[in-house]
This record gives sequence, structure tokens and C-alpha cells, in this order.
Amino acid sequence: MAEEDDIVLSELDDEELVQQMHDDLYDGLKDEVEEGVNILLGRGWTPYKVLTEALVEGMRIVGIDFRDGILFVPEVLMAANSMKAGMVILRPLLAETGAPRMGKMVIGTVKGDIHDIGKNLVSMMMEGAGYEVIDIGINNPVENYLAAIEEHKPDILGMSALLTTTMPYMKVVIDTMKEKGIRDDYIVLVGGAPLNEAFAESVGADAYCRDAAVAVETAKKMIAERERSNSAAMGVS
Ligand code: B1M
Repeated sequence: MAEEDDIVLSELDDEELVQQMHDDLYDGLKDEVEEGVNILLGRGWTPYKVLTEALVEGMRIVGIDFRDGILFVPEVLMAANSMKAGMVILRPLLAETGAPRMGKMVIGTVKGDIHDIGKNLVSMMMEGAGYEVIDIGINNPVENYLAAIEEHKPDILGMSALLTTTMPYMKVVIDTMKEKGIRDDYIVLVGGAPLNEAFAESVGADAYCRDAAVAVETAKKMIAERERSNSAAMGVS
């Protein structure tokens, strides 16, 4: 502990600081993670670079040790809270691009699943790219998705799942949309660590998004395609 106390984050160079932030995230040291984020921003790092290199990479390491039984739920929760504290600082900066509204997305984690860090990242990146995002949170039954799309009329419905046991629920949502005849009114994008393209196709989603950056690119591409085909259908050249 004494050694940890002796470290002055602002005296570390960028590489050492990022390494230290990975350690602090791992140890669930929220104040230190916040301080590190502020220092990197003060040194001219873009919010996106801080997010990906300091926070997401740190969380990736936490994930490996959680998988291998080295870290347990309480420790991972502390790491997740530290990550969220860093994201609170970055969120307004990522959204501050002044980009025009590009479209609207409703996003939520599926029923039975409380993982929200990845979903929050996707929301942040989408907001940063100029999309309006309605985040309906975690553990959403199909009724929540239907109510949100009915209320907000988004271009995109995004679903997140981190567990192999909860990802099949995406099919329940999409099948219900089909039954109600509204499936094709929306672009449906899905994501989460255990998913892949074949899974997305098998549940009837429009695309699988490997990460938040891919989600933004896919959203742009699909909205543009939809606008093109709508214009063609209306005979607009
Ligand atoms: Co959980 N957990 N967890 N966990 N957890 C995983 C997912 C796991 C892989 C860990 C492991 O064993 N290696 C494992 C799942 C195994 C499996 O299903 N085969 C697991 C387990 C088992 C569990 C519990 C069952 C543990 C238990 O209780 N025994 C339990 C389940 C609770 C529940 O949901 N019902 C549980 C609980 C927890 C915590 C509460 C402790 C905590 C969650 C805190 C929180 O989210 N607020 C937690 C965490 C943090 C993790 C790991 C370590 C990290 C997840 C994360 O935040 N990653 C995770 C291990 C791992 O994934 N490596 C693990 C960082 C995040 C940035 O990445 O979420 O993949 P990710 O999101 C990415 C992309 O996937 C994509 O973009 C994001 C950003 O780039 N993306 C989308 C995600 N959603 C998208 C939606 C889109 C588009 C892209 O829509 C358009």
C-alpha cells in the first residue's frame, strides 16, 4: 500500500500512466482512475484515445482474470465502477462534436443480463457521432423494447447481451417484432462479447457490431442505405 501511496500519477509519462491506470482499474481505485483520465485529457489526449487505450484495455485485462478465476464478482464490480467513473468524465466530451443529429437509436441490455459497460460505451460513441440515443438500461423484457420503439420511433434498435444464456433472448424480441409486423420498420443491431455475425443472422438482426466503433460505422451505413432505398421507392433521384 505504501508503494501505491507514493505514486504521483502526474509525474508518470504517458506510457507509465496508462499502465498504472490499468492497474488502478484492476484494483478498483475509482479516484485514481478519474485522476488519470483528467491528466491524459490535460496532456491533449483525445477522449476516444483515453477511452480505448486506458479504460477499455484495462477492462479487457480484468475480463481475462475474471474468466480465469483470479478475480471475483465483488472485485470486478469495483473495477466496473471505476471504469464508469472514467466514462462519466469522457461522455460529454465524446458527445461534444457538434455533429448534426444523424438519426435515433433505442438501446438496452436484454432480459436476465445486467452487464451495461459495453452498452454504455456504444451509447457514448453513438452520441459522439451525432445520434440521439435513448438508453433503456439493463434486464429488458420484450415489452420494454416495444414500448421504447413505440414512444421514440428510432431508426435503430440496439440490443446488448454478454451472457451465452441471455443472448438467445434477442430472437424473442425480433420474433415479437415480426409478429406485430413492425420488424422492417427498424434497423436492428446487436452486440456483446459472446455474439458473432452468424448468431446475428440466425436471430434475424440486420448486423452484428463487434465494438462501439463498428456500431457507429454500421449505423451510418445502414441509415444511408435505407434513405437511398426510400428515395428510390418514392422515385426521387
Ligand atoms: Co460478467 N461475465 N457476469 N460481470 N463480466 C462476463 C461476460 C464473462 C465472459 C466473464 C468470464 O467468465 N470470462 C462471463 C460470461 C460467460 C458466458 O456467458 N459464457 C460472465 C459471467 C459468468 C457473469 C455472472 C454469471 C457471474 C456470476 O454471478 N457468477 C454474472 C451475471 C450477472 C447477470 O448479468 N445476470 C456476472 C456479473 C458481472 C458483474 C456484475 C460483476 C460485472 C458487470 C458490471 C456492469 O456491467 N455494470 C461483470 C463484468 C464487468 C464482466 C466482464 C469482466 C467485463 C464485461 C465488460 O464490461 N467488458 C466480462 C468478461 C469479458 O467480457 N471479457 C464478464 C468491457 C466492455 C467494453 O466490452 O461488454 O463486450 P463489451 O462491449 C463491447 C462489444 O461487445 C460491443 O461494443 C462494446 C464496446 O466496444 N457491444 C455492442 C456490446 N453491446 C453492444 C450492443 C450493440 C453494439 C455493440 O448494439 C448495437
